[in-house]
Parts: sequence; structure tokens; C-alpha cells
Amino acid sequence: MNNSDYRSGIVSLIGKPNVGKSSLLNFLVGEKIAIVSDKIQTTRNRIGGIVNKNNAQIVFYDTPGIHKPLHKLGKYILQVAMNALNGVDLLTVILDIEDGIFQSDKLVFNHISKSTTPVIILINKIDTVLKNLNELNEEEVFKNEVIQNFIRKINELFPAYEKIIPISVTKSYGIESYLNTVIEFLPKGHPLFSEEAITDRSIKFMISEIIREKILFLTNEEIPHSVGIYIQKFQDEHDSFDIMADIIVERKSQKPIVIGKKGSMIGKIRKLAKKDMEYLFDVKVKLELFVKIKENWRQNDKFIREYTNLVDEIKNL
Ligand SMILES: Nc1nc2c(ncn2[C@@H]2O[C@H](COP(=O)(O)OP(=O)(O)OP(=O)(O)O)[C@@H](O)[C@H]2O)c(=O)[nH]1
Ligand SMILES: [Mg+2]
Repeated sequence: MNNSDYRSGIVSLIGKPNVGKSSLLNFLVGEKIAIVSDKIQTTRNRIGGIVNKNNAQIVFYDTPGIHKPLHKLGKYILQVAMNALNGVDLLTVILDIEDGIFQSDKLVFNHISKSTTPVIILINKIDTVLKNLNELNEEEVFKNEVIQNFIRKINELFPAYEKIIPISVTKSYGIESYLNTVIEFLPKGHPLFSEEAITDRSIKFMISEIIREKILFLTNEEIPHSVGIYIQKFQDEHDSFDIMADIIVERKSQKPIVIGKKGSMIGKIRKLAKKDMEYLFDVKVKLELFVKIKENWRQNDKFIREYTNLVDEIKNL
């Protein structure tokens, strides 16, 4: 490797909720560092994922889906996504071909149109329209009628992009091509993180996110979004973690749902979370969970500070 050719920089992944931003981040990093779910507004924070290539280091920022906020927490979450539009080398807007282009995508384009940072557009979930994806080459995919119609819509809304790349995260299609394009846009420079690092977030952050993911997976309706996590105790004993965490709900009626009949729901949350933690951190995990009620916590700054990790990201919180 010629050192003078080494490139490094930051790329923000932006889009409406549920398009696959966190799924893409995990695929790029090769480890599950960001939680994923089929429910909208899964991600609440900016999560840096670090990717090392022999000629470059890229820091990808996963961001919350851009949405119209309905409460105080939503406003802060949107602010996190907005902050990620500035001070980065490249923006990547992700669209979802299965869902189509709607008002929420227009909102995303409105926000980025104020930025002078170069933009790459990814059309994700093309596996849902091209069932024989793995038999097709890049040109055949690009020329496909459904893809071309989608590109026409993009051109009407936001023609100021550098490149459009159709991808499928679940079928690992188009990602290498995306990565190579990203590197072309990065400035020459030294790595920003050590080669071993995979994320800029702490172990404690990851622990609270894993617990939240299991709640998103196992519960429905308003529960997944009403939940906050507070880590009461985290003890790292080298080959084991001792963890006590509170699951915060915002109404009395939600507590028995999260606990479940004879503790069956909280038991499942604990079991799945513990398994993921042991796999990710390669340690034995002792995990105790408690459910607590804090009325309307998502409207209260003090509680938002305690039960999300937004305080690291939002100056005035
Ligand atoms: N079919 C298909 N599904 C995908 C693909 N990529 C992601 N998904 C699914 O899309 C859903 C949303 O994925 P996430 O990665 O959580 O989406 P996100 O954009 O981070 O969502 P927010 O955090 O809510 O903004 C999950 O159910 C994923 O499994 C893909 O390439 N094809
Ligand atoms: Mg996400």
C-alpha cells in the first residue's frame, strides 16, 4: 500500500424510517452494532461504524429515520439525524423500492437539498422486485423497468446526486460497488480510529440497545416506541458482565404487557438479549431486568436524558 494514497472520512446514512440504514451499517461493518427491526423509528441515536479497507478507513454514521416528530423525544431524535448532515464528507440517501417514494422521502430530500456535501443514492430492497437477482449482472439490474421507473421519480425530486446504486442488503447485492464509490469521494488522510475498532459507541450503549431491540421484536403497537432503558449496574469482570437494567414504560397499562403472564415476556426479552450480548462481547453475561413506569417520560427532558443516550449527541439536552 502506498501511504500517500490512503483515504479516510465520514459518510452519513440518511433516509426515512425502515429503509434499511442500520441493516446496511451492520453489513458494512461485518458485525451487528446497530439494532434492526421491522418497526419504524428503531434507531434513536447516531451510531458510528468503522470499516477498514487496505487503502481506506470509512466511518459510517447510522442515523434515525427522518420523520415528523410527535413528541419531545421525537424532536431530539430528528435533531440527531439533522446534525449528521453536517461536517461529513459524503451523504448516502437510502430509499426503499418495496415501499415506494412518498412524502417522507420528499422530506429527506428537502433537508439534504440545503447541504453542499456530495450525495449518493441507494435504492434498497431490490430483492423484493427482482426475484432472480443473483443471476443478473449490474447492467441488467440497472436497466430493469421497475428500477428505471424508480430512477425517473428520483430524477424529478432530486437530480443533484453523484450516483444511484441499486442494492439489496439482505442479498448482499451492490454493496461492494457502493463501497468503491464511497472511497472515491473521501479525502486523502490518516485513519481516524484504530484498526480494531468497529464502533464509536460504548459497551453500555450497546447493552441498552440490545435490550430495546428484543422489546421491539417481541411487543407490538405502542409499546416498542414507548420504551426507554436505564442501566443501573454494569460491572465488567473481564470474562463476564454483571448487568442490571430498568425497562422504562410510560403508562401503568404497559407494565404488565412487558412483564407478561407469570413473567413470560420479560423472561423472553432477557433470554434473547443475554444471548446476543454473549455473542457480541464474547463474555458470560448475568442480566437482571426490571420494569418501571415513568408517566409520559418521552415529553420530559430529565427522563429523556436518563433513558436514552441522546445526551452525548444533543448539546442543549
Ligand atoms: N427485503 C429486504 N428487506 C430489508 C433489506 N434491508 C433491510 N431490510 C429490512 O427492513 C427492515 C428495516 O430495517 P432497518 O435496518 O431497521 O431500517 P432503518 O432504516 O435503520 O430504520 P429506522 O432505524 O427505523 O430509521 C428490517 O425488517 C430489515 O430486515 C433488503 O435489502 N431487502
Ligand atoms: Mg435504524
